[in-house]
Amino acid sequence: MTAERSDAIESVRTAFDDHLARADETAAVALVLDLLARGVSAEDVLLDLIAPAQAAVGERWVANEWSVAQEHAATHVSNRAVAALAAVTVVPDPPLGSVAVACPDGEWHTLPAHIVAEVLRLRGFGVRFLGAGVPTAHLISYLHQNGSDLIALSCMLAVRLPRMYRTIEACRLARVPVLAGGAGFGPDGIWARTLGADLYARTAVDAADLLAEQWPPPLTGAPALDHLADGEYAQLVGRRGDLLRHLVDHLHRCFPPMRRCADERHEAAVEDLGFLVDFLAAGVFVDDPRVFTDFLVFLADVLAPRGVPPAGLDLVVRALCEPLSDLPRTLTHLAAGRGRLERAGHTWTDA
Ligand code: B12
Repeated sequence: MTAERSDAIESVRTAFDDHLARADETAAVALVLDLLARGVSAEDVLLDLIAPAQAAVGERWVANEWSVAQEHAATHVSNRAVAALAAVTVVPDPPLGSVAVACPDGEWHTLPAHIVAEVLRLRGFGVRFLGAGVPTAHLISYLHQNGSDLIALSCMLAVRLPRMYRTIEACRLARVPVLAGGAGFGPDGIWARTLGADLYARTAVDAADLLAEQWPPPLTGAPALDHLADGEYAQLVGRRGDLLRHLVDHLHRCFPPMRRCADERHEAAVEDLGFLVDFLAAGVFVDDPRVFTDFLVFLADVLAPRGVPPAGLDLVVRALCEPLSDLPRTLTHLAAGRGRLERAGHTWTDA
């Protein structure tokens, strides 16, 4: 991008943020179309305006400045801006090849995948965007019905890695190559390779460049999951209900904010505890404690502005050690979690 075009984007960023904050889709769409008219490429608008503005939307939710409703309204406007760019840009015909882009079951972060779909379409691929939460069985039927040359799978939540593995395996059996992407695949996409994805790209533009070099895409991915032979992941999944009950009881006894929780907040707390156990299991699945430690840091950032002491997380991690004492690999993840909380200053001290 030239300096002039980068300045053009920079000069409208505050206005675009403001349109998202007021959920003003007409103004947001007019703004992005005006940028195109001024010679900024659709790709630059997607990657350098809409993507960072959307990341800021999520950060406002984390900081408790915005409710989930405000976040959803703003996300809708971002999606409309992406769609508006799509409607006015001309793409080559016939397409270079056909790509399906999907978020697997349980994944709601649709905007990153939507941007990937749009950039690939701009670069000349025939793209079908399947959106959020596509169950694996339906995805496979769809691929057979529509004959895609490649499936691009987006994972923004590392907790979905075990489910993502089942999807990748199913695509492999269907002989459809998988391109993986999204922050949920970890630093440099390390867990995409663990799960056996054929290709990984960090951004939409990297994906388009990679496919331009490697088309037709290879079917060479191989999972590296031998550590699952110890059965610890299966144990964690099987004990999930008991672990949750144990944690809720423990927090009721030892963590005063849990006792004081109103109904709605109590439900959210139980949901967070469920996520915590699931992130632990996902880390054990790919054999990397960073899945768990990164989630603890995120949760600490969510809890603090909502008046819940993040040191409560240390109490939770400690409470998990006893019922999981027979799972040595899991214990190393819990120890890493405690270490990470300690470094962040979130250590629980018993009264
Ligand atoms: C906005 C947001 C939300 C919104 C989502 C709205 C929506 N409909 O999209 C809401 C508030 C709903 C939300 C909810 C949650 N979120 Co959230 N969210 C974010 C946030 C702030 C921005 C995501 C985004 O849109 N970024 C903008 C995109 C466009 O930028 P980008 O990532 O650079 O995009 C590129 C790459 O991702 C890549 N890419 C993406 N997919 C693919 C696919 C392929 C094939 C390729 C090649 C490339 C590729 O290409 C994109 C374009 O270049 C991120 C943090 C962040 N800064 O990214 C957290 C984040 C993803 N969320 C997180 C979490 C934990 C959650 C919740 C579990 C929180 C909770 N307790 O409820 C829920 C789970 C919801 C669910 N079931 O999916 C964590 C995930 C942590 C982890 N390690 O797994 C993150 C990373 C925040 C954090 N700092 O920890 N979230």
